Amino acid sequence: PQEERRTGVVYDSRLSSHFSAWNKDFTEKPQRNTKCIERCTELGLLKRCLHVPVREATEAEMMLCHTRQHIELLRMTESMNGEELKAISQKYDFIYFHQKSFENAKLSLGGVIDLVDKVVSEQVRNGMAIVRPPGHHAMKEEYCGYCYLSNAAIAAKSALEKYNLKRILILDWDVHHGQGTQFAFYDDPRVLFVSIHRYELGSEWPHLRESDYDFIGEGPGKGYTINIPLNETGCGNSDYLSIFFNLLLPVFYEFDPELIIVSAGFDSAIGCPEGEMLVTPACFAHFVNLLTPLASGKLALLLEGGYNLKSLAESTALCVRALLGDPTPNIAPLSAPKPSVVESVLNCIKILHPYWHCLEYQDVVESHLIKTEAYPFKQVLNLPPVQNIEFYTSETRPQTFPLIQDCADDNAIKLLEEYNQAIDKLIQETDLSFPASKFSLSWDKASDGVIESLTHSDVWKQCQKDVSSPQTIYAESVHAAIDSILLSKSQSSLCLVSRPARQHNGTPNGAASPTAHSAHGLAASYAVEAYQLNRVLIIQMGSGPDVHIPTSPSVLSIVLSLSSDGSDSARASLGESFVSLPLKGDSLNDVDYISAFQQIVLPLAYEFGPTLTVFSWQSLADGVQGPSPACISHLTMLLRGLSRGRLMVLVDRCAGQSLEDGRAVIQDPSEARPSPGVTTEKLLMACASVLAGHVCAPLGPGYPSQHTAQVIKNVQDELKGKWSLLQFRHQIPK
Ligand code: X5A
Ligand code: ZN
Repeated sequence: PQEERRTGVVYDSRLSSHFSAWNKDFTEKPQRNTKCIERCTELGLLKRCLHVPVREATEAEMMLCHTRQHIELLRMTESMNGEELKAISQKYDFIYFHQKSFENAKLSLGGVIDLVDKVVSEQVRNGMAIVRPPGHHAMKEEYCGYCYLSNAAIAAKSALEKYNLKRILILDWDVHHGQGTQFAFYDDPRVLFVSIHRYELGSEWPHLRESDYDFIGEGPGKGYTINIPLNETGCGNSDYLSIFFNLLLPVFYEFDPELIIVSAGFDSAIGCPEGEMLVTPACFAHFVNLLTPLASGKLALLLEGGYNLKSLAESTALCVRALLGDPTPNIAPLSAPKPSVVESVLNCIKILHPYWHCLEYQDVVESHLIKTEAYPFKQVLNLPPVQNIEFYTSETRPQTFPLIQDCADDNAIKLLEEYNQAIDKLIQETDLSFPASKFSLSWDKASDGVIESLTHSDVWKQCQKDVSSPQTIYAESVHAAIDSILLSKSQSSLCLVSRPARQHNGTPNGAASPTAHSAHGLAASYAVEAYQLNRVLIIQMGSGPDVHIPTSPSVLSIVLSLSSDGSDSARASLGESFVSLPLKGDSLNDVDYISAFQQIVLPLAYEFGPTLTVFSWQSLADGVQGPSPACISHLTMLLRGLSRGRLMVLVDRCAGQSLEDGRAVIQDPSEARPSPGVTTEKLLMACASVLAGHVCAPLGPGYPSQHTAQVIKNVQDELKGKWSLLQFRHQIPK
């Protein structure tokens, strides 16, 4: 069963024997590893994981990406003396050699290959390799940037060969461009390589022209390399998450990877002197959460860089924690991304749109802007002429490099101390607690029949159950679900209720008031009134007869109003705390829902920063194609990243929905459908399995319809004045 597949972690004390002998304090140092392991131990994470041992990679494995000469030269360094090691180090760009370099590089690579192998063959669910030396700068025949062997690329090649995979995603969020990995798959469409890196128009190491957004692969691999150059420092959570929402996630869903390898460097984290970026440790856990629905959760994180020991160790630990399925810690509400980041992403979209349908529609949106002469898309933005930048091409490349050492001045040291204090504070303020029970289930008497059919499932055993008594109908069940979360009895909750009907003669059916409130309305007002929550988010699937229009500023309602003609009955009431997305119901595919989440729901939600999220389902209108169960579990997983995992899934069967609403009366509760093809049971199971910590089934490759893309664009246009994360496409850089 799924829940027994654990998270694998690679680590080994032998990986601490390689260091720079002429500067023991040099950034790429053994403590990088030990601090990560210490922090994981402190948080009780390692004992919950499966330890995957390191082993020396074989020559055949190394040869997957390197020449024999490359390996032999590295082997020779094992028996060199100090002077010889120094001399040879200077031939390479940011490289030191130590007698243990070869051994450590082989152990690190062997561990990485085994981890990826175990993830693909489902011996572990996912995992992280806490190893050094790193690998993503190592090239076919060149050591580079503290890297000797190309860990990520070799692990991917070995998985491609052994399991005949068709689609691997390698996401490189190390702050440096993973050029070694890029070159290994530059013409290979089986591997989508994506790197977000500090570039500063070429002035940042490794100063390659190939790191810019217009290097997108060649031959059959064209479109399968994506570089997102960050042209200024100080990029943080809002910048990175906007890149995920607007570019990466749409492409990843269209690619539909079978495996995800992350070159997880944490030099993009706050306080790292190499990156000078501001991503907080908890934000990396959000990246993991956003990737988890893909590839059946087959996610292998490989440590690359990261040179601020505090933020490195914390980021690593929070990633392992996210891999284990623990709730994603809160991050501060997001704000607008930097104009230069928007510009880079728009450049990426411009150059990649012929290769990705999901971006093609975004480009349609942009060409509209060109007409209104708002956006200068024709030119290559901001890039100075190439000859003005010193790139390391083969001609300009120096023959020898200076011996690498840290030369931090007093000012830098002082600044780093201040950063470290800020990081300490950030760590202390991050709430990592979670209740013992993953989720609770509550339902009203009228739903007994549906619940009955779940009692044999294995998720059933994993939840706390709460059933309302026959007299206390559905409001009590809704309250029980909220209590369970807010009293920390369970992480999340699943609530199934049947709305009492209003009869034609005006008398209530049951004890509810004749003006029975919608269940999500009840949930929100209870959370606000009884628990004084000031930011409750309701995501409402299907507008049904009772769109919830919040009266309290503490509630934000986002309604995916699915009508068969795409018209929006609720549009008129568009306001600050109410957002309506009128998707065209009869032609929707799963990825239409996913896209609406990526580009509207998540940006709004992350900017709002809810303390409780209610994911509410009602019957959908006739003829509306609802999401598949697999898609429902993806949507649930995406929302789990909000409000520290405090997620209430609410299914309101509107059982007595009467003819006066012009909708079919649902007679057999087991036939109550939120949409054609999805029974209430399937809906419940799809949500419950995610809340219980299971992986999502892949959706297959897909992209939004033009209609959905247009709706998304319209809503963005309408709301961008109020929500800074939606200004993404339309904020025109100067
Ligand atoms: C793996 C890694 C960085 C090299 C930086 C040179 N290498 N300035 O982060
Ligand atoms: Zn790096």
